[in-house]
Formats: sequence, C-alpha cells, structure tokens
Amino acid sequence: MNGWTGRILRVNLTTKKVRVDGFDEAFARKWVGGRGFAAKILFDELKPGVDPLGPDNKFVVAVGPIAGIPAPNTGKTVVAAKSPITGGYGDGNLGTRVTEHLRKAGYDALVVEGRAEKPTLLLIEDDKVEFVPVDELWGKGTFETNDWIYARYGKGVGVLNIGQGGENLARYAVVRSLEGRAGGRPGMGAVMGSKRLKAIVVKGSRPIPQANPAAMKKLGQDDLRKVHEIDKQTGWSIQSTNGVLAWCNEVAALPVRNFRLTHHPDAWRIDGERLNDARVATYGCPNCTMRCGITIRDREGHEAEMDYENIGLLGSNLEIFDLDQVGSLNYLCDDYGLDTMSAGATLSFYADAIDRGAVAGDFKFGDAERAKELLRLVSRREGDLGNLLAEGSLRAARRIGRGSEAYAMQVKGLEVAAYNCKFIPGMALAFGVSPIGAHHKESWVITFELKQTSRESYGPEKAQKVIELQRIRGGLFEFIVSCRFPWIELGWGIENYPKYFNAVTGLDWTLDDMWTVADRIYAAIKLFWLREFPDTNRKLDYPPAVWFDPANVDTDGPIAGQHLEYDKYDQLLQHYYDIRGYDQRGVPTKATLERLDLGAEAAAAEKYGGLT
Ligand code: PTT
Ligand code: SF4
Repeated sequence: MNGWTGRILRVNLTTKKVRVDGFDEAFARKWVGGRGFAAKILFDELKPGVDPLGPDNKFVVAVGPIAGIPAPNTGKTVVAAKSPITGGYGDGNLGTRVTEHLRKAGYDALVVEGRAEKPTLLLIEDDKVEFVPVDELWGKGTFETNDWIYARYGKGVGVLNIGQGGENLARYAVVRSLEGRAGGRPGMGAVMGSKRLKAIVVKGSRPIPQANPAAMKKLGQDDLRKVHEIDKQTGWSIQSTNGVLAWCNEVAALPVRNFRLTHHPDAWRIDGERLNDARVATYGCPNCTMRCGITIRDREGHEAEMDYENIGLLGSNLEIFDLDQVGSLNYLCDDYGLDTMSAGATLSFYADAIDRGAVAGDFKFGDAERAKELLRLVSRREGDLGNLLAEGSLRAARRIGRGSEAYAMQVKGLEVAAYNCKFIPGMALAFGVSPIGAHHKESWVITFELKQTSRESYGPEKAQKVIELQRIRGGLFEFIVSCRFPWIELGWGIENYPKYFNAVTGLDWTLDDMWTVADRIYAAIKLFWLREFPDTNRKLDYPPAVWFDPANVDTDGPIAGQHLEYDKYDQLLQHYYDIRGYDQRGVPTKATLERLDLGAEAAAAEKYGGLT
C-alpha cells in the first residue's frame, strides 16, 4: 500500500504493553488519515460516557498520507481524544517534527491508552518504545521541558509535551511542540496530563512509503518554492495572522470586553503593523516556506510568539492594549500549556461577571498583572479561584449562576474564537455547527460573508458556503494533514492537494472524492456527539445567547443597534441541516449515513439516540 505505512502503534501506559495494529487499504481509503483516523478510532473504541480525564479515554496522534512529505506546509499532526471541556469529540492540529518522525518510524497513528503510575516520557525510536520516568520534569513549564528533551535526545527529534496546565487538568490545556506551536484546544493537554504523560518524543529513520517518490519530490520542492514566491509578493507573512485584527476592528467583528463591544479606538496598538515593528524573530513549522510565527519581547523580556487569535482574546477582549503585556500573557499560556483562546475568553468572562455584579472579585478588564496571576492559579488549579477558572467559562458560569451563562462566550463548552458575531449570522452558524465547539478552523466564512454577500442575509447561500469551507478546512486539510495557510492566505489552488495525494498513494482521486471523505468524517463525529448526548437537539448548535440580546447592541459604529435574530438563525441552521441531510435535531439521517458508507457506525449509534 503506497501513501500509508498501514500501521498504528498502540501503547498502554498502565500495563506498559506495546502493540502494532495493521490496517488495510479499504480502511485507509475510507478514513484517509489525521482527523479521519482519530474520529474512527475514538468512535469505535471509547465507551459512551467515559470520563475524558480517566484512564479509559484514549489520546490519538494521527498523520495523513502527505504529512511529512516535502511539499507545501506538510509539517502538521492531529491530536485527538474525548474532550474534557466539551464532553464530545475533540482535536487540534499543530506543527511538529513528530509528523515526519512518526511516519519515518513506520506509523500513521499512535494511540495512547491507560494511565502511567508516575510521570512518563514516551520515547519512540522506530520499533523501540520506551517508558522513561521523568519525575524531575513534572511541575515544569513547556519551555524548560523542551530544552531538557533537546539536550537529552537532540534538537531534531519530534516532541509533544505539556506544562502545568495539562498536569493539573485545566480543561483547556493544550499540547505544545516546537517554538510557538500549540494545539488541541479542547483540552488535549489535560488528557495527556490525566495519563501522567509529560511528553512524547519520536525519532524515525525509514523512508515514508510513496508510489512515486521522485515525482513527488520534484512536485513538492517546486511548489514549496512557488509558495515562497507568492508569500514574498503578497507580503502576507509581514503581519501573518495578525493582519486580520485591523480589519475586524473596522468591520465591527473584534472581541472587546468579553465580546460586549466589537471595536475599540486603541486596537491599532496591538495590530499587525505594531506586531511586525516589534518582531525579534520568525519561526515556522517543518516543510514551510511562508513561516508565520512572529515573536516579540514580552514585558518580562521573554520571547513570545503571537497570532491573531491570541491577541484578540488575551488583548482586546480583556481590554489590554499594550502589546508587550499581551505578549506576557501569551508566553505564560505557552509555558503553562494553556489554550490562549479559552484562557483569554474565560478570564474575560470572569471580569464581565464581576462587572455585572454576578460574583465578587478583584479582577477588572485591562488589569494585565492580575491576569498573569490568574493564569498561574489556573495552571496549578490553586485555590477556589484557580479551580473555578480552570473549568472554562461554561462550567464557571454554571457555578456562578445569576444568568451569567448567557455571556459565557462558548458553544458546546469550547470558547468562541476571536470573531465577534453579534451581527454576522453566517460566522455565528460556523461556530454553532463546528464539530468540536466554537473553533474558527472549521469554516472561516466571515470574509465571504462580509465581502461577498449581505451581512443581513440568513439565506441558504451562507449555509452552503459554511459546508463548502468545512469540507476543505475541517475535512481535506485535517485528513490529508497539511497546513491550510497556503490555500487560504496565498490563494494556492485547492486542486494541488489531490495532486499531492495521488502522487504519494498512486490513486486517482478528484476533489469530489475528498468531499465524500470530509462529509463522512463530519457525520461520524456527529454520531460520537449523539452517543454522548442522546437527548441532543439543535440548541447545541446555537451560538451564545448574548448575541441575540437587544440590550447588547453596539451604540455606535457600522452595526449600531443590530443583533442576531433567533427565528432567522434557526432557519439558517435548518438550511444547513437540509443541505447536509441531517434531521431536525442536527443528526445525520439513516439515508445520509447509508450514502456515506456509515452503516456500521449508524447501527452502533442507533440505540443511544435513535436515527430517523
Ligand atoms: C489552534 C489555535 C490557534 S488557531 C491559535 S492562533 W491561529 C492559538 N495558538 C496558541 C498558541 O500559540 N499558544 C497557546 N498556548 N495556545 C494557543 N491556542 C490557539 O490554538 C497554528 C496555525 C494557526 S495560528 C492557524 S489559525 C492555522 N490552523 C490550522 C489548523 O487548525 N489546521 C490546519 N490543517 N492548518 C492550520 N494552519 C494554521 O496553523 P488547534 P500551530 Mg494549533 C503560540 O491547534 O487546537 O486547532 O488550535 O497549530 O502549529 O500552532 O499553528 O490564528
Ligand atoms: Fe506553520 Fe505558519 Fe507555515 Fe502553516 S504557514 S506551516 S502554521 S509556519
């Protein structure tokens, strides 16, 4: 079988047993890799209701057929598990040398089961798997851990590790890899922590199986050069992701003051231009020629890597407009291994709850020093406050009560990314129907919506576009496993990806074949949610209540007086379900599951929630 190693490595931390499972071409074609493998493995192997932070959850690391091959931006890996923050399927995608090394070690996926007795580093060197006790690393931040690993195993190894946030089971702890890379927003770092798995180190030395390595090498290297040229011409990586901040401010889509406001006169102080001016270094993932990682000096003098989402949620949403202070918060999240986005949103929720009198406390919007201290408390789960905020905004709101859930800015428990959709119905839908909670990665429909359609519309064209983007972003890029930035930021043609896929696998797939796999994975993930939440209903696919609230409208700017409307949103959601072939609850119908070749999964899910 070309394009896949056909092998999944299974490691049990409780028993220290190691096993290699094979898979055949039918499985490979059906699920392809990355998110596809992860969704299938977790659906088949996790009993519904399993504790996400217990030993029976499984932590999956999965790559895809073009991952690690020298071609545009293929240094990415998917990490997945049942999510401690949503209770549903969770995953993330991060740049790491694990991508290439795992494939060279001879595996397309790694499944970690059980719980180690003591803090453990999992060392994988081709066929050798070692459980290295690392008591001395427990309690250390990710930067120190990474240095320790590099000193011991060499700088070129693949690393995934966690900080204190993951160790102490903060529900939005992430996995860290290279400089500035982090992933697994829905608490994948906490799942590692619950297994006492401090780090995974991978070294591989074999060739990656490919149908036509010479042709792929030429194609990949030429295209890496072309992508680099386009990046230089467009200048995208001058501001990288943070180029979007000024635009969001202009079109009233910036999160400010726990999403209460949509723009701010001081936003320019943390925009892409200021970020580029403050740049001290640039980093990137493996196999990338448009490196987007910009670092600056934070207030304490550390090098902190900044992206738009981090700045939007730790900066404007907390009303902190000093770039070096935002850098400090970003650095601390990286070191503790906390998701910058959920951390920023949870702290903003807390400041808002205090401001509205729902809870007593000493934290105010704009207070960067106290925010630093709160992050420390969260990462240690120190005291009542650290414990409360480590739970994320939804659980914190449920504890605080007094109507605060309405302004906990989350969907399904995962905090909303940095796009304020007070009056952006299509993007609100994209958050609502994202399969992992409110992440922008599935369908970044906002630019289409604001540049090519009317903002007011709740028409089917928006639902259609959300699906089109989900197929590309949450589908193709997550199962072929490659960074989407060349396509979305530089206009690198989507038709290039079946080309790479066919060159490594020897198959002859079209984009339509890719969309079928994407739809299958989305439907399988829906079934995962249905099993966990049998009384599931369309309200799970609704954005935060405050966006519908007439009392929450802007008083000035481009959307003054505007807000989302319930009936119209519900209609838009129905368009989405109709196009996808889902029922009134948002569950794929039997006919849809049949069409997607998910008969076995349908039978397994049927007894939990019933199918129509
Ligand atoms: C991603 C999410 C994002 S999305 C950002 S900034 W972004 C935040 N970054 C964090 C960080 O940094 N430190 C930290 N402690 N927590 C952080 N949480 C947030 O995590 C990421 C890039 C980016 S930067 C984006 S959009 C694109 N995402 C891709 C994706 O999801 N899939 C894909 N095939 N390609 C992508 N390319 C881009 O990769 P999650 P990374 Mg991350 C410091 O994983 O869970 O999806 O969260 O991966 O290697 O860091 O690159 O404006
Ligand atoms: Fe990594 Fe950025 Fe390059 Fe994508 S564009 S591979 S996120 S450095």
